[in-house]
Amino acid sequence: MGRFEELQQKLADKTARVGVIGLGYVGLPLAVETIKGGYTVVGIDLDPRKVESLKAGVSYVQDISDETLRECLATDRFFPTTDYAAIAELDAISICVPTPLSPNQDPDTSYITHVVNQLKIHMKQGMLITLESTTYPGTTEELIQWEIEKLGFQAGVDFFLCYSPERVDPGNRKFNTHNTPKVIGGTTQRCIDLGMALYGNLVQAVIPVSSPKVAEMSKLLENTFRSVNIAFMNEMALMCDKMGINVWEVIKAASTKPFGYMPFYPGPGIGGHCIPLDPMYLSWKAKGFRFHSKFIDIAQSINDSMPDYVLHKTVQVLNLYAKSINSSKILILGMAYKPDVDDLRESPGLEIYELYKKNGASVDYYDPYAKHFVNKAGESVHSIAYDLERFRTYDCMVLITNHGSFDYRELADLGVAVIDTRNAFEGVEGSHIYKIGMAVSIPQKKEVVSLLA
Ligand code: SAJ
Repeated sequence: MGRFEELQQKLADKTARVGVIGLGYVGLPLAVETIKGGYTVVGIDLDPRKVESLKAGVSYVQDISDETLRECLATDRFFPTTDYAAIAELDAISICVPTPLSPNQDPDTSYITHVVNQLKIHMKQGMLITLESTTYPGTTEELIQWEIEKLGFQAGVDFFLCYSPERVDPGNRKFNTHNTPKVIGGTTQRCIDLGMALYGNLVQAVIPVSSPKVAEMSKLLENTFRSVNIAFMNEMALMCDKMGINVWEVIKAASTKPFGYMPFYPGPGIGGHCIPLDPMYLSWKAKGFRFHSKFIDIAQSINDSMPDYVLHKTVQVLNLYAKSINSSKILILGMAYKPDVDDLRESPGLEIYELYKKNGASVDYYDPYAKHFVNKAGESVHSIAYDLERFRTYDCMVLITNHGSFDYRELADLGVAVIDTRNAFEGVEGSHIYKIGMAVSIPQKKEVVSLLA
């Protein structure tokens, strides 16, 4: 029996030992699904705290409960470890490590390279390797296939190689690792056959494509599509502000079209670990082919300009009350990058916080999920408590993240000027509620007197 047939048999009868490298918000849910799929799973992570937490049945991933983790441990088929030597005992591995940006906005694939270096030490012939980390087209071939083939192993013969983009959406209550269709591309037909054999036991639908590059590119298309459309809505907000039109009402009206339209919304900028980064991976690689993506560059510049626009809107609103931003007390409501998560990565709220500080304001924030962060001065900043009497003492409140738990009526009734960057206060009336994407006009003289009263 050849290597392909041997692995095919192990994947079919679930005797294959599967490794998941990188046990974060992508790797841990994948490890859980692989255990549920009947396999023995070795979870490898660099961080001993993660490994110890998993061994103790304590989850650090929002979408995996402690109970689920303990059920996995009880199967005696889940082995968290920091030891890459465990690779030698594995028949298949999925790589779910971070792919951040370097300080100068270039792809940082060092985490992938670190895993490949460990593979070159420990892997055995006949193994299936699947990269899941979001990355530019060509990564699987250039950083994995070519590196391992330096050992004299041939892809599709001595080892099998696939790329299958992760599609994890943290906090999504409807879609999870199991029920989200999984795209997968293999270096050869045998590679894709084995990739399908494994993932077909983990997820509801596996979508084969002709190569790892197609699979890599499909993920970047998905997220660049979002970045560009969000940027377009941000531009619409800037335009409507200038034209004195309510952008939120415009979007609501356009959204009634049952075909040929897909709503996106303006905001204070884009955050998270996907949308701000993924398009940069694509534009960086395209430049290597002397192709400059105008859409990606324009979208990035518009999205990155939104914190300054929020600052401008805040200055406008404080001006209504004859206040300057310098020495005003500002309360930011919500700091996480999107509702109902505790993730602060790339959150535009952090940039807006720094802009307020830089302009002399005294800034606090309240977020029931994202409890603290370290600001640019290196200070640890903590969320204040939910204290309405204290909230009344601020010159304005700025809604950055529209968490589902906020009581917008209660907040509006405080009478404190609000700058709403998410249309979160929709349906809550109040002349002191101002929104991005809408003009702020100085009220007639008599009204200003009442505002200052
Ligand atoms: N945002 C807007 N306006 C919008 C939508 C989003 O300003 O209309 C902002 C959000 O506030 C956030 C940023 O953009 O700051 C990104 O939001 P997101 O909804 O794209 O959420 P992410 O970053 O968690 O994206 C993930 C992605 N999942 C994967 O990459 C596997 C993305 O592909 C999903 O479509 C997205 O979740 C989702 O739909 O929730």
